Amino acid sequence: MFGKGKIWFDGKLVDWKKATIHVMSHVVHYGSSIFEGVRCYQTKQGSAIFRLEEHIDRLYDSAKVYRMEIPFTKKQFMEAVVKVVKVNKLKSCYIRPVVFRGYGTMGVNPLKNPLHCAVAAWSWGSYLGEEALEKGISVRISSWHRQAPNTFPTLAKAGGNYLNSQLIKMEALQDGFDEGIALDSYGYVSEGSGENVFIVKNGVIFTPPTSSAILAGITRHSMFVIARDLGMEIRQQVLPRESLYIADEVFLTGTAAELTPVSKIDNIIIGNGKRGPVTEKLQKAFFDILRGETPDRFDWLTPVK
Ligand code: PPE
Repeated sequence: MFGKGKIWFDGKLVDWKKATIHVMSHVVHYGSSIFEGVRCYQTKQGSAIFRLEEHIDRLYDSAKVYRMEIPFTKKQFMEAVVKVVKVNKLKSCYIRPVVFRGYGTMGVNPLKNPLHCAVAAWSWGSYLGEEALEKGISVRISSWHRQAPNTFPTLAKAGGNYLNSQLIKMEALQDGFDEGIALDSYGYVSEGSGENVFIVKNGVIFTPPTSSAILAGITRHSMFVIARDLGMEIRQQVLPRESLYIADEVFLTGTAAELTPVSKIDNIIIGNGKRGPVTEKLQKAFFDILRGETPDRFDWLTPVK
């Protein structure tokens, strides 16, 4: 449950309510944090964390971009994640590792402040609604673009990037849509507020490349592995906005959103307006691995023992 149990904070387990920081912490004023979102699933063989190593690798990559020296090894960080799931007795959950600049001095220069690391976990159901996984969601193209190159690095999963995501999400919700997809600064398709975007056209799966201001999603990578394993063609390609409208199928991927079909974009019905056959096939193969219905043939699961 959100708000209960223990949080791993700088190497120690503390009560959820005691994992607090000072209002004058650098992160509060300047957005100086990096984070991950990881999921743990209840498989037939017990609870298992999905692609933990890749998430921790990306966390350390984000740290590198922002010149943060994490005072733990990757192995220790991974152990902390497993520990948090275990002590909180969570069977399936969402896990949030976060690294941030704490309390010390004011001013933009972050380097004089201490760096803190934390890992929290809680039960978090379907991000865009249980029904959405089958029926699909309604999306608008955001009036907000993603970051221009050489402004905010999108390959780093930094707290500050999510101010842009918040603008996209609030606008979409206020206008009666479930989610927003943003274009990049050139007007090409980028990503959702917290998801990568895929289209299916004439049996081929396309997604924007990392140069289209996206986060290199781990679920996105999983789609490449699964699609190729199923003998499907999947490509990274710069996509114009209208390719979304005329696609046979559109879906979003993310740790929180998992694999969610899109049924309408700007009120234009996509394909047959329901989850398409390619989306369904990928979704089934993906969930079968997560639930342990099929063997973990890509070595993606870390058992919580
Ligand atoms: N793009 C963005 C902007 C993004 O935030 C996410 C994850 C992705 C793509 C997909 O990445 P991956 O999870 O590695 O497949 N968004 C996280 C945060 C969502 C939130 O609301 O918080 C997530 O899904 O955990």
